[in-house]
Amino acid sequence: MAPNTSPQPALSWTIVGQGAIGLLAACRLSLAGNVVSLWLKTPNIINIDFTEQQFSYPPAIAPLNAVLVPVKSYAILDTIKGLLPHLSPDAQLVLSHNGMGTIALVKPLLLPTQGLWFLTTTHGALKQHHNLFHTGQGQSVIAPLNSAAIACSEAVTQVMDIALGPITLTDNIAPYLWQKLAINAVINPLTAIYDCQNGQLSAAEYRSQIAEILVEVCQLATLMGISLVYEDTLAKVQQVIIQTAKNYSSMHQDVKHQRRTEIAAINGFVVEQAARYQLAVPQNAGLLQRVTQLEQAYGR
Ligand code: KPL
Repeated sequence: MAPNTSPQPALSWTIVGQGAIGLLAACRLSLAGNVVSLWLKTPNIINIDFTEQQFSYPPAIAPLNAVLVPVKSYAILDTIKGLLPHLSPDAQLVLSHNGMGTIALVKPLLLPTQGLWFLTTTHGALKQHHNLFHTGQGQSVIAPLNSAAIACSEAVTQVMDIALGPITLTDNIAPYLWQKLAINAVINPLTAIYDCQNGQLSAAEYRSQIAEILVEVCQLATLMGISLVYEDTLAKVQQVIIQTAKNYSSMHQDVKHQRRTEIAAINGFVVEQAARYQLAVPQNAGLLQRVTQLEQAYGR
């Protein structure tokens, strides 16, 4: 998809939360000379060390005209509802999270003049106290989801390329979301259950389980009209495992810190949709059950 090259508005970027991927985007934007602010539940100055430099982020001041929303899938709706009164009428909003199911919920909440985007990324980042590490060199795909976003495509894509690039602009995000779903359906629950870094999943002992999880996801995609070729998907999963070998997945980190995980929007989504098509997905169901048990054990 070619970006729209008509005159573009000046965007002043705000990032929601202080998660690892959002802070990675903030630091990379700062390194390139962009001014970034953070939107937090409790407005606060956030200091972060990245690549042996210190970055300081002030709380954002409304109205917000360009917002990256890298929050967990289960928090998207509440976050957007909280943001709405603080958005400018021509704001651009970029959602980015693992799992499925939020776009249809957010779209009707925006004004026709407010742009909605989805960005899916395979970058790995890890936050430890005030330190941020870029633990997996990845890439991102971004798509405008309404006409107000298309009108602003050059300005948004350029900045997101700096933040979480290299970036590919597409007008059809669905195949990319399914590919990322497949990646997360394997890496996230397995690293959480086996308490390991992503790279450990390249060991032979995980090979057959990974294959079975992916067969189920690819069968479901086909039933839902999405072309997800098993061999290509397996190759992509293996590539991400290697590229993010030193990373602890977001689900591993969630379980370790006894937080709610995104299992419902990842393997839970697979199980839920498969039931609609009477497709048996025992591997995904098993992972959903196991991670849910882990969450229950610490009271989530
Ligand atoms: O998306 C991720 C996550 O941890 O949530 C990957 C790409 C698997 C990197 O760890």
